[in-house]
Amino acid sequence: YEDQYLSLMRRIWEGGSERRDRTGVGTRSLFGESMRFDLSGGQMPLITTKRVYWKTATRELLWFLTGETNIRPLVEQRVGIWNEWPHAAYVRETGEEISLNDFIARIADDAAFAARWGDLGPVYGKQWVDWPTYVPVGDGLFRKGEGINQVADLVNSLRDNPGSRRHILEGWNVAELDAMALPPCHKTYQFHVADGKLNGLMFQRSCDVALGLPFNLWSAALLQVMLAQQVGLEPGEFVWMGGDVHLYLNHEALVTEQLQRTPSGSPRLAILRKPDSIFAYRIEDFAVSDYAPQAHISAPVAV
Ligand code: THF
Repeated sequence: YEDQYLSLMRRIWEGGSERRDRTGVGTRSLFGESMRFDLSGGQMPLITTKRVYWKTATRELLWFLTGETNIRPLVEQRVGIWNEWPHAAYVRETGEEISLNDFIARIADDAAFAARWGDLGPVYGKQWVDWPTYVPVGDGLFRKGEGINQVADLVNSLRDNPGSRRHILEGWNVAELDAMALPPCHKTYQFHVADGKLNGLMFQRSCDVALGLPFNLWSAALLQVMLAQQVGLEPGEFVWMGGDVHLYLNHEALVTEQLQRTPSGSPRLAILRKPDSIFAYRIEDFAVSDYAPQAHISAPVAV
């Protein structure tokens, strides 16, 4: 199960092509990788060879489902994983040399400041539940139409047309990429109903194996389990696929340490109630058992 993750990490570190990336940090990278995880019986791809803050990843997923793209609600829940990007944009655009901590304190304290500087643009949340549409009004002009809630449509299509091959959730809105702080990494989800089970697939174009992937695996599997619960199916298999799958060169200490460890146990997820809709889950609804992770290993995030 977790061996797939560790062997991917090892293969990249030992055989990946060394290349310059957008952030300037440098990576070793493989192209086109996949892993498969059985989600039956509450099993989850939750990494045990370091502590993964699954509640943080869950809060991020619930935040996507609200349609929110401003980091303020995350900051209020002490979730800091998106803080670096608005901070970098602020420093770049204003030239003010404010520390990350001071910037985040201002986001928390000042709603107007947060509205102006805390937004990531039309990222996941926006595309998932309010994909923009345009209605022709003649003379080649358009007005904004009603947004498309892909997640609500997905739940309906899983219920009403389980055999469909179009159960897709897409984040890659080509026309809006330039307005996003970061174009989506986990850009495409597809679901598949067979034998009373819901299978899921997530494709990410770019994958930070050391920091992001443990979060991305947890979140994608969790979304699949939530969808399965909503439509009355058992979770089946979760397939992960990556395009540019890389390790940052400054994650060497993490890689060296983590590859010396052996997975410990099989964590299980229980959902404690069945909310009325896919949008009504709360953090208290999720319980993880048999999770005895090894010590957290911190590493810097490339912005
Ligand atoms: N950019 C990069 N370079 N890596 C990523 O993983 C990544 N993401 C999102 C967008 N851009 C990315 C942001 N998600 C952490 C985890 C997920 C992130 C960003 C950062 C992180 O730092 N995790 C630490 C600490 C967690 C905490 O303090 O709560 C960890 O050790 O897990 C991938 O989607």
